[in-house]
Amino acid sequence: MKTPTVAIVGRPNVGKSTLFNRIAGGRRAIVDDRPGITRDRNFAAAEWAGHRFWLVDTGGWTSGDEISAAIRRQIQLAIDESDVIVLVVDVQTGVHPADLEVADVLRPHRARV
Ligand SMILES: Nc1nc2c(ncn2[C@@H]2O[C@H](COP(=O)(O)OP(=O)(O)OP(=O)(O)O)[C@@H](O)[C@H]2O)c(=O)[nH]1
Ligand SMILES: [Mg+2]
Repeated sequence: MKTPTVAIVGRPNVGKSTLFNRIAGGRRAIVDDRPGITRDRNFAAAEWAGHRFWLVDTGGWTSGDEISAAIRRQIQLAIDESDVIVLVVDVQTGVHPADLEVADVLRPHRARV
């Protein structure tokens, strides 16, 4: 059976890379308190609760300039190539407009979210 792929998606600065590092182990992904740190997709072989899978960290979803358009293309690739998508949000900040944008992007894929 093909190894499944799990993508971590969400707006900037919600802790996607922190979660990626926690699951994949170590400090592969750069974590920072400034938004917009992760840009390209970042892959790791992971194992959790006896399941092996590819874990994919993505940049934060924002609308706007050319860099964020490039990040959005990377996120779209991750969404298209993944078996499971984890939407990360910050429950302390609450619902942010960018969370709603990501939710709109993921809605057609809801069976995998
Ligand atoms: N309080 C709290 N802070 C967290 C948690 N997870 C991550 N952080 C902090 O939030 C900040 C952003 O974390 P990152 O993991 O870099 O967030 P990200 O979603 O990958 O950000 P981008 O790559 O910029 O999209 C860092 O300062 C983390 O230490 C959490 O569960 N609770
Ligand atoms: Mg990140």
